Amino acid sequence: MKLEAVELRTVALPLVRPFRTSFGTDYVREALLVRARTDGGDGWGECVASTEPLYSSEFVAAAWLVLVDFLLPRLFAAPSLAAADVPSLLGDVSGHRMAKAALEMAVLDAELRAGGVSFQSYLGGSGDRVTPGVSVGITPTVGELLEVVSGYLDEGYRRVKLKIEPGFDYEPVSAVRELVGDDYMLQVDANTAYTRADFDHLARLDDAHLLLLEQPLGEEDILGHAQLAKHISTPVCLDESILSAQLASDAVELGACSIVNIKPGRVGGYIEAVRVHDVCAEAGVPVWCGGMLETGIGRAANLALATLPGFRLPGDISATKRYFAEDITDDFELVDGSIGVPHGPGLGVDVDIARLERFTQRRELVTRR
Ligand code: OSB
Ligand code: MG
Repeated sequence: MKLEAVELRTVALPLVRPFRTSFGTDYVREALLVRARTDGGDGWGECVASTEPLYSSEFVAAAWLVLVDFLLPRLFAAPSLAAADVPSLLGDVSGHRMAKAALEMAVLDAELRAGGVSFQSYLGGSGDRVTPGVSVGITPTVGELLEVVSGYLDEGYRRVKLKIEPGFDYEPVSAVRELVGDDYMLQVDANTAYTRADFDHLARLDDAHLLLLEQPLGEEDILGHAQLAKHISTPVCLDESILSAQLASDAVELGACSIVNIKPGRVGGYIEAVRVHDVCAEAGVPVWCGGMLETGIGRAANLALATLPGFRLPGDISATKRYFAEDITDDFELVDGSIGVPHGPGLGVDVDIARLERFTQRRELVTRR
């Protein structure tokens, strides 16, 4: 395959309700999209970086720049291109995993569409449907949280994840546990909002019998997570800290987590995401697919990934309408608590070009020279 040009775009999709985490509030999803134009046809990728470097050091404007100045030239220089070679072609560039992941995804989609192979079968998954969860932002009051959660229960979600932070943890979590009942799958995500001084406080969450506590401490605090894991009965899950299969396997061996959140963008792409899955499966550690408020492009790929056998817990891959009134692909719908996995070639979803144009804020076509 030969890469002829790459089109970059940002689209701004308004969220149906503000999404507040311990690090900030999002009202709009600004997504960076990558279209690979090859001699065999086009492919789509989505960069999960956010507008601001709060969840991760990566952000949309930086990803755009590193793609144009450093990543695209490396792929254009390759005489022929296969998706499996993208990680090594980009390997000398340090970091910028979300930008690399988006480019790898676009090349992979082009290759798979041309070959008539679905993302799911390329990644090694199987099955028609995935049972997702829903990630619920911090609300101004506990009453509002209960209302929002009730709405998702009515829609059929079988797992809820609550965002927590100091001052919004024990009380709202206990109230939601009461609402959903003892057997419901309930978990929480702190997005690094606590410190090593908070272990006794976090131990109070043990009462709520949570499925897991996601990333309570800083991204680099592997030792702190290992200490915390010994101090509480709630299983610790890592998100921000897991940047590669190597780090996943190290974190597990060090006792820093017993469950891993896999976000393909955070680890540099779907190929590395499968490696994270594999090392965790080898270690007997369950994984689940995280979300980054993706458009239908990223959602399609995450659904495919979540059908691998190690994905034993529901992922943050909710129905389109949980995020957007209008997306750039057809909507994914929750039916009887599950979402259908696309089976067509590549991502198996089409981009609605009229809607894409309408939501586009910035566009650049970079051609091979
Ligand atoms: O920590 O999992 C996270 C969204 C943006 C950044 C970080 C996170 C999240 C979510 C939303 O929790 C998951 C989703 O896409 O539904
Ligand atoms: Mg998280």
